[in-house]
Amino acid sequence: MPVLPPPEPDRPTRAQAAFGECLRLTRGQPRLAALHDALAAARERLGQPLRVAIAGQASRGKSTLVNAMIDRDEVAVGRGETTSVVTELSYAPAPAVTVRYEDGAAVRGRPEDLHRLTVRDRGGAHPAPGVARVEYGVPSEFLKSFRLLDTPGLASVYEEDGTATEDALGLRSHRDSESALLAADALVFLIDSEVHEEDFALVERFAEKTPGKVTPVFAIGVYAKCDMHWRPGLPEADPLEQMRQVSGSRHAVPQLSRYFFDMVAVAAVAAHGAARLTPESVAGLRALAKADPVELAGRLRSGRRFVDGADFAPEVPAAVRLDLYESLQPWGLYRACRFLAAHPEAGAAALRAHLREISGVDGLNAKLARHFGNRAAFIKLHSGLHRVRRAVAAAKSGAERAELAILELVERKLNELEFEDSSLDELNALAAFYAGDLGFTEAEREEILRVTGEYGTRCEQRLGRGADTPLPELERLAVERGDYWSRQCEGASLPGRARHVARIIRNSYWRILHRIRQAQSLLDIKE
Ligand SMILES: Nc1nc2c(ncn2[C@@H]2O[C@H](COP(=O)(O)OP(=O)(O)OP(=O)(O)O)[C@@H](O)[C@H]2O)c(=O)[nH]1
Ligand SMILES: [Mg+2]
Repeated sequence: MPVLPPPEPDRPTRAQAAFGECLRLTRGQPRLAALHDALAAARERLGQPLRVAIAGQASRGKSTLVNAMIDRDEVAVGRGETTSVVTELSYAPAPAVTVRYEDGAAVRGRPEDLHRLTVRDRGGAHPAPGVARVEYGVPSEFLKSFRLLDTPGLASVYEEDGTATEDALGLRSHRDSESALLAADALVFLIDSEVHEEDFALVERFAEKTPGKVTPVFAIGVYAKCDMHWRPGLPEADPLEQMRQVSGSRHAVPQLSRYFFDMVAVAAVAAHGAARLTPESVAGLRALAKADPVELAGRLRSGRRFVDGADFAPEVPAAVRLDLYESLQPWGLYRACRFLAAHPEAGAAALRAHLREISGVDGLNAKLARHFGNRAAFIKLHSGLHRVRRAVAAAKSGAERAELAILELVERKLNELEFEDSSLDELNALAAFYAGDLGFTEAEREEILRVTGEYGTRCEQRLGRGADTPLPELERLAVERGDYWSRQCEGASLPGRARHVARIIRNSYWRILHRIRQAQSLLDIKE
């Protein structure tokens, strides 16, 4: 076996220390103020939940999805273009609003004003001129792991909204730490489930503007509004399943698999509608659940037929029907009734849980936790370094001799951090792996994902074993797989780029082995 590298200090501590050192170097330097702010932001973000931006064309259902993910009814949704100000949702024990202005000012707002602050009025007037973004604290469990950015539609008809979104996603150069703080670490991109050409074009344009960002490492795609494929004539067919079959094979839509780790089928309206159910609307659903399902489906062909039909379940008031129809949409309403018919004893909580599950939103949240959550520390460090490097490049242009010397020291520190941090190598290997067909077998592809942390970053998870696996077995496995990838990177059968990936994978196994041996010696259980 090779000579193993020395143990790695704890990653966040090391990165924090490196950024801290750079902050000390740049302190009190007026021409390096922007870099100083970028460093402060990067260091602060290491300790915060990963920031995930929800992006896509206007009216794709972004805000509905945000509400569904946090299992609450918070951000505004609407038929026309609705969200006009980037809204950043984070965890807070009680709702709280902070308005951040472009000039850097921050003002506390009232939670009940959230919609007024973020939505244009009927005349199209911007709700809050000069506002850079609104921060909204919400008591949602999901937000303990992720921050969510609800964004205005890209390519919006209101030019500045599209620009605000692009800013939030890090597309424009960052003028100050505010916008650096705002930039997202990862992306959920909504595409109309009818797969509009328009959406493809947008993804491509967006990817071009953000080299390395819209890649399967950092981005997951969503086929939104899948319930719209529901056909009342075939009421039991699952419209999400239909989309899953399309997206099940990564090669079914090759344009998308270049950009997204996965395409997840979702009908967020059913989960958001579930979060909005009132005792009165649940009572209405119970009454409707007694109707003949074929007739119910037939009525749901049109909103008017369903709401006005006094001859059908007359005990449910028209206002309740209208509310149910709008908040759950026909498929969600039909499924809710079918669930209550099959489980008449079920309470509102069970109904909500059922709707969340079938809407695909629980699955999406789980996928985010797995794909991004497991690698959150690396991703935050990666995006922090990226932004700091951009700030260094910008600072160079106006710098004089003394400042150039400081910038050189900062760059050296960043290089050291990058060089020492193997996780960044793993992210780069993943990026190369996704970028092209490198000739790996299906089993190797799966192994690359696993060892780089797709299923968890603990040693046994990276080796594909359970938590109770004895250390000697883990050691044997790490040696075996390390040898295998060693041969792969030395052999001539793979193209150069694939050998590079193989080398990083081999190093990953070596590090795992190192940790296992450290654990063994600490426990002193080796014979
Ligand atoms: N049938 C169905 N309708 C949905 C779904 N998600 C959203 N909608 C509807 O689509 C419209 C737009 O939803 P929003 O969530 O406001 O869309 P958005 O992408 O945030 O729109 P902007 O803020 O204007 O960019 C609303 O009328 C929603 O009720 C869905 O899963 N199914
Ligand atoms: Mg919106």
